[in-house]
Amino acid sequence: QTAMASEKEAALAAVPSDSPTIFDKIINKKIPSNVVYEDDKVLAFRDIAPQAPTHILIIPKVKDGLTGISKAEERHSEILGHLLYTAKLVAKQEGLDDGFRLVINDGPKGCKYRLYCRYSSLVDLDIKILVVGQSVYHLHVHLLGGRQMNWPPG
Ligand code: D5M
Repeated sequence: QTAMASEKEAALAAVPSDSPTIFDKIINKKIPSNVVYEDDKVLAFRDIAPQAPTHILIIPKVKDGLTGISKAEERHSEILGHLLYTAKLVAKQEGLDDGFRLVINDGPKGCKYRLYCRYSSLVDLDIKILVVGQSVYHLHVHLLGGRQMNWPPG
């Protein structure tokens, strides 16, 4: 760990927009991901910055305007139900028989957390990033489990 780099902190705020996100590249297999479940409508893969022993994201393969849950329309009812049903299937597949949590962050005030990233392409850097708000504007359900969850969630 590079001490100087680990102290470097940047405030990031993703801009809510309907443009393609990194999840499109995951759906199209342009970048690798750890897929745990897939059907013709949804994809489930492991979160790159896990907040629990099991941390999986479940996303619709077709965004159809669903940058976040706040953009849901009546026509999305079926895919929304399918995302939740898939979350249940994946929880079972992961052996989360004692409980789990589903989370959907929405918009600038939906989430605030610190990400620790290790970049090692040219230089070996540990970077601490403060992320404010929903960070990927393609609807995703977080499935968290494998530890006791707390309330309030913060
Ligand atoms: O969280 C978005 C989530 O997406 C956050 O937990 C990190 C995760 N993420 C971002 N990029 C990737 C890749 N490439 N693979 C896997 N997971 C990823 P939210 O704050 O709800 O928008």
